[in-house]
Amino acid sequence: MIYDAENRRAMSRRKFLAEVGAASALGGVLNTRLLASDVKPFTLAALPYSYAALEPYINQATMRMHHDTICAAYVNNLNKLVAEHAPYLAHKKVEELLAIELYTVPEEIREGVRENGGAIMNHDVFFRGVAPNAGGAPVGKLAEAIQATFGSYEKWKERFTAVALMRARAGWAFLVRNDVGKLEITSTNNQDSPLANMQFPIVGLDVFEHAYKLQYQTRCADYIAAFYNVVNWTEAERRFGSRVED
Ligand code: MN3
Repeated sequence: MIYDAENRRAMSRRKFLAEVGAASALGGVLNTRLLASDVKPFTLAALPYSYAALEPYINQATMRMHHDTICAAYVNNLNKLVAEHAPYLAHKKVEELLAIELYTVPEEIREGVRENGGAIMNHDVFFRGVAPNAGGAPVGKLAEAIQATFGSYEKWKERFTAVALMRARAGWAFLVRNDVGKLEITSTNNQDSPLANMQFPIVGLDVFEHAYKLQYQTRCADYIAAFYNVVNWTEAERRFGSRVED
């Protein structure tokens, strides 16, 4: 019975992963494929826009530090953990480890993989989910789904803001598609990824202090308000539309 339950869970997670794979097909800011022959299997790719592109909403110094220092550290940490403790995991993708195989990761590095792997996936959603000349209201089928689920974009924004504020300094707010295909606003503590709960992130907002303190100091609410001017709804709509139907 225990095996059956575990097996069903793994099957369900594999199906979920197929959706994640479909959504990631265009490639991310971060190359999450591990290469066994590589000394440093995870790589940190450049942002798809300049460091200053999101000014005045998120300034150049913040983006540079966030990407080049903070994010690079998560990538380096994960490389180090895998290389030193579990090189046989080197052919896995990060989303695969988080979504279906975290329990196969050696216990001594499981928290580290969860933290650093989660950070890599979360930052990929965040960095690709913002853009210059973006913001405004959601588009296409995502706009319809937001309207149907939350009543209006304004109501969605109000709830997303409240959830993000609750995680201020060390966490994330997400708009996800949950395991029954419905939109939901959720949040995670530290670097936990919604993927671990079979929730597929559509929009992700990093509310760690490092994401805003250089520009906004302790004013996280101002940073969150600014975020709505750079949300890339085209990318969010693409992620939403990546759904694989039964
Ligand atoms: Mn961050």
